[in-house]
Amino acid sequence: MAFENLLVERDGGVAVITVNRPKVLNALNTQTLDELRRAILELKHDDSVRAVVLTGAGDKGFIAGADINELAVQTPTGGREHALRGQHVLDLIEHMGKPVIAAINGYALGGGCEMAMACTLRIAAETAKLGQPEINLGIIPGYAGTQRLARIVGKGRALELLLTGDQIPAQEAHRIGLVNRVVPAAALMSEAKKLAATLASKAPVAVHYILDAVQKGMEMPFPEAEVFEATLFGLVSSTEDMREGTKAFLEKRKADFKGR
Ligand code: CO8
Repeated sequence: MAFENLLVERDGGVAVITVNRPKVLNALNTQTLDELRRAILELKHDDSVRAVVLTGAGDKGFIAGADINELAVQTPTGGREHALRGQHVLDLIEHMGKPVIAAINGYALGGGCEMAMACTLRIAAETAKLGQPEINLGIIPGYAGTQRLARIVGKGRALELLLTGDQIPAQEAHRIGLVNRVVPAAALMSEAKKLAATLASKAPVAVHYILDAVQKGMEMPFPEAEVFEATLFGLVSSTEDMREGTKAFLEKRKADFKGR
């Protein structure tokens, strides 16, 4: 995979995507969004990839939002298409069927915070700052930030962040449930890769179904989500990994999952 604005590395079952525009704090322009779309699709269809870490280049920015140079000149119809395109890329991340860990190494603002929220889990460096400052530009989030933020931290906290545009430090983001863990900056990538490797060692079909059950199930009425969960439970019961996992427990050994 050759990209101009992304670095993609592999370490066993873990892929690391680094948004690589450090001069603009990894702001997302159209080309970068499109490269992310292509990278995610390729990793989604690569069975040897079981977990992904997403981060930003440099020690200052995760992603400081959509590229404001492009926003400044967009038209109404262009703005709508831009928002839909961004939403599509973030939806691909959320529905990749594999865990994606955002390693938030610095500013995660606007589209950057939205990108982190589309990931499965978020680990932030102590020095990171998160927020939805669109209001300060006279706009609103366009990559589904109004929707994901309210679902992750609740309506009241989401409205406060969206309406004030405040940047909050990593510890505060942790307190309100916006990030899962906060770690020293120097340990961020090793912690994110360690967590990704742990998730990569789990039974992939079960991981996929847990992601589907939670993400798709949360958008369904509860009784239908229960039936959806039961159906996935039935399906996962047909896997070799289910036999291996239960047998390994009974034989008091570590399971060796194959993804079948
Ligand atoms: N877009 C373009 N360039 C950026 C961006 C950005 N989002 N953020 C930073 N940069 C550039 C700066 O212009 C600067 O460039 P230069 O060196 O050429 O002057 C460079 O990165 C370094 O930034 P600063 O000098 O500003 O660094 P500071 O440490 O002083 O400040 C901040 C860091 C606080 C992160 C500051 O750069 C900032 O406020 N950035 C903008 C943050 C922001 O408002 N993000 C939200 C953008 S809107 C958005 O994301 C909407 C998403 C949905 C769109 C839907 C489609 C329609």
